[in-house]
Order: sequence, then C-alpha cells, then structure tokens
Amino acid sequence: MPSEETPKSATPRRSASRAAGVAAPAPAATVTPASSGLSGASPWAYAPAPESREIVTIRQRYGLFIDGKERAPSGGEVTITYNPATEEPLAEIAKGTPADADRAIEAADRAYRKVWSKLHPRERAKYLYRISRILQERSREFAVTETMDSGKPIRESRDVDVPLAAAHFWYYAGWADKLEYAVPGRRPEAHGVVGQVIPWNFPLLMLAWKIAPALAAGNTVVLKPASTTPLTALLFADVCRQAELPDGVVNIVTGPGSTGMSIVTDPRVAKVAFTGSTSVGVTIAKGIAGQGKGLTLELGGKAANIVFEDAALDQAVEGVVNGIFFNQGEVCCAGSRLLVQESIAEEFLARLRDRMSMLRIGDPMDKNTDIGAINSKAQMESIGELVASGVAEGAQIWQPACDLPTRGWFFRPTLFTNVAQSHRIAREEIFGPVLATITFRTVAEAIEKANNTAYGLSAGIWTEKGSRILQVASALKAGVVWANTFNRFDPTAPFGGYKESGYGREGGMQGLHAYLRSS
Ligand code: TAP
Repeated sequence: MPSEETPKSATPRRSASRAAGVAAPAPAATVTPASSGLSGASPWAYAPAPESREIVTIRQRYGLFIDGKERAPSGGEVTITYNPATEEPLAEIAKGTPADADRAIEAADRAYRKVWSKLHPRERAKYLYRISRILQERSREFAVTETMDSGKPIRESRDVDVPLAAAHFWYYAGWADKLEYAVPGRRPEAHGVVGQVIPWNFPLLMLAWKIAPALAAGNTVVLKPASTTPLTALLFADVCRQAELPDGVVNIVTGPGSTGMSIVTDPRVAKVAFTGSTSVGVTIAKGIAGQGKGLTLELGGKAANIVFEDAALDQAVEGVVNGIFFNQGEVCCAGSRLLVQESIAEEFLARLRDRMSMLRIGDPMDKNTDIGAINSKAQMESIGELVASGVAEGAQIWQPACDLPTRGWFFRPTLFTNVAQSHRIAREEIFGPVLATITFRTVAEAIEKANNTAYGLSAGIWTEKGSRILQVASALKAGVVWANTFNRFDPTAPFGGYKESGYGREGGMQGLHAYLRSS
C-alpha cells in the first residue's frame, strides 16, 4: 500500500503550471508550505522513470464477451475510452444494449445449468487457481493497461490492484470445495446467475472482488464494468479464454448504466452485487425490490481518520496521506475527514503540509508518481465544485505549490482547515484528493464527530494506547476500522458498510455467504 512507500521529491518535471482546470479556486496560500520543515525548492531532482507501455497492445475496438466469444453490440454503437492523463482516446468500446444483456444472461444461465453446477467443486477451484496464476503471469500487462485507462499511478496498479486481484482468485479457489465449512450444519447452494455492476476507481480489483467468490460458490456471472474503465475487464475476458473457462461462465457486457439496470432486473438473475455511488445503489435496490433477489451494495463513504495527541505523529501523517491521496482520493473508504486532537493540531498540520509538499503529481506511468490523473473530466468538475463550496462556506484551503501537466485531468492535493461539520466538504463524498480537517478535545467528542455522517464504511484511529483503540473502535459506526494504519486490504478480511455505505460484505468467508443460498 502507499503507506509503505518512501516520500518522493516535490521537484516538478514539467514547467507548465495550471490550476486544476475546473472551478477549484486559485489556492490562496499555496505557494510555500508555512511550516518549520521543508520549504522552497527541493535539493533532489528525480529523473523520469516511465514504465514502458510496450507490453500492452490496445486494440482499436473491443466487442462484448458473451458465451466465451467476442461479439459486436446489437445496436452497432461504440463509446470511446480515454487515457485521463493525456485526454487521448484509447479504444472504441462496444455499447451493449438490453438485448445484449439478455444474450449474456441466457449464456450464463445455460452455462450454469449444463456445465458449472455439474462440475465437481474441486474442478471449479482449478479454474480459479488458473485464473490467479495467469493474472500473476500477465501482471505487468494488467498494471499498464489499468494505469492507462484509469489514471492511477503505475506504482499502485502494479503493487496493489493487480496483486490483490490475483490474491482474491487464489483465496476463493481455496473455498470452492469447502463451502459446507462456510455454512456449518446447512447445505450450501449457488444462486445461479449473478449480475454484477462495478465502478471505475478499482476496475480490475472490483471485478476480482465480485467474480472470484461468485464462481467459487458455483454461480455464473454477467458483469458490467464502468464506461470510463472497461479495458482490464476486457483483458480479463482474454484470461478466461486462456484459462479455458467453460463458455458462458463469465460474461462481460460493456455499456451505459441502463444496460446495467437491465442485467440486474432480469428475472433470471438471482443475485445482484453492486459497487458504486449511493444514488445508483438506491435506484438498483428500488428496481429489484420485491423480486426476491439477493443484493449486496458497496456504496460511498466519508471516513474519519482520528489522530489522538499520543499518536506517533510522523507515522500518523503517513497514514493520513495514504488515507486520502491513495488513488487520488477516488476511494470509497478514503480517510477524507481528518479528526485531530486540538492539543497537537498545529504541529500535526505543519508536518502534514510538509509531507504534502513532497508528493509528486503527474504522469501516472512514471514509477515515482504519487498522485496520478483524475479518472474523468466529469469527476474533475465534481471535485472542483465541492472544493469551491468549501471555500465559499468559509473553510480555509491550502494546496502545495506544484506544477501540473499541461494535458490530462489533474487536481492538486488539497487540505481544508477551519471546517465546520455542516460544510458540504465535511458531509459529502468528494472522491478526490481533498482532506477536510476538524479538531476535537475529548475522546467522546471524537467519537461523536466521527459518527456524525450519513455514511459508515471505514475509519482510522491513531494512538499509542491499545485500550483507546478498543474503546473507540467499538463505538464507531463503520464497517472497517483500521488502527495505526489505513487502507489495508486482504482477501481474507470482510469489507462493507453501515448506513448509506450499503449492506452485505465482500471478502473473507462473509463475502462467500453473499453468493450462497443455504438450506
Ligand atoms: P456510479 O455512477 O454509481 O457507477 C457505478 C457503476 O454503476 C458503473 O458501472 C455505472 O455505469 C453503473 N450505473 C450507473 N447508473 C446505473 C443504473 N441506473 N443502473 C445500473 N447501473 C448503473 O459510481 P461511480 O461514479 O462509477 O463510482 C464512484 C462511487 O462509487 C463513489 O460514490 C464511491 O464511493 C463508490 N464506490 C464504492 C465502493 C465500495 S467498496 N463501497 C468502491 C468503489 C466505489 P457507467 O459507468 O456506464 O455510468
């Protein structure tokens, strides 16, 4: 995870400076970190360290993956996927229609009845192991493709997204022939066909979180990737072919949200899994209400990262930086609210500004880059609008002095202080590199403020006292609470939310339950 990485020099490699490109206000106090630590020009200069894209062949056009074959969309239309770091088109992507969704569901249903449900669980496990191995063998190809399509730094796609995706297939392969241990005393059964819709922030990893447990439990799958990041899902189709997965067991239908809706509402789809925004999650829940389908929703978050006065401050600074700037802050469980104890707030914020000044923002394909490109123009505009609201509502903005590439969608890491709990930046999910700071005096106040949100996905606690960790963690209304660390993911650990962050769990044995009916 990024917290393991060492700081990088802030020396800009590109000279052209520009504001974030949207309504982000010109950072008033942005020029030099107003701290006692590092300031001014860095004495270090990093040579460019670009990852080669030679290993990847991006085709001009991609079709749908239905019944083991690539198919043209029934409507004949395509959409374009762009490289967010350059704004250049990467490929034409089939715009799947409800008729295509219907074909994919038919293929998945047939594969379930005739092949997958008849296989011995040990045989299903072999396919999952094979997929995991192929992902590992082709990891560089996946990492480069993911970075080009999503804008995330190659360091993250290489060290986090792809290895974790492979680990999920490996972990759930182990469960495939042990399902009765996951539901002791009952008889586990697959649902049949599952419909899955995933977002753009971790395209391959979200695919793995969804497909691995579904197949291990004996289901077949129709998955819709996000429109802005379809490429690794389509590369995964190639992995399915390479693993000789029976036709129709995995189907990938690219297309707009309406195509996702026709997948999840189809009566042949017995279980639905969605990761994305709370608003679309609500639409899906309404759309399938009364149909008796299983449903898991992994939605948004507004996590509190709570720093107590006895915390190891430099480690906590690293954890806060990792919590909000990992993947440009486009993370559902991002630690987007910093709750810092008043007695250390000034010193902590000075150290945080120093650390932020060392972050390298720019070409995601450069191995030294800490913060890459924002996934889309629409997301840039949404971040800019919320940042502008923070300024308008009276919070104080600080951004490090740094030059941004002249092309692509880049947003400076942003720190807000003087934030009131009523401000939109304290309440709404920004899904960008923006941290809102709120102070507190007592443990009770920290808990009260941390829980004062409509979301409940994750939280972080920084303190030297184990007893305080236990006290605070048990009082926080969040599905995942990290102590003296942040953004740690493991296939064996369940992940999911409370309140408007959704319901159901992914990962671990709990993640398997969602894909099983037990009698
Ligand atoms: P959404 O707009 O919700 O999109 C997610 C997926 O749903 C995309 O594939 C999208 O397709 C599809 N979709 C859109 N409208 C739909 C509809 N009416 N019916 C069915 N599918 C529909 O979210 P996003 O912008 O991609 O992702 C950002 C949000 O996801 C954030 O709020 C973030 O917190 C959340 N998120 C949560 C988690 C977890 S684990 N809780 C993980 C990642 C992201 P198109 O791309 O074609 O629009």
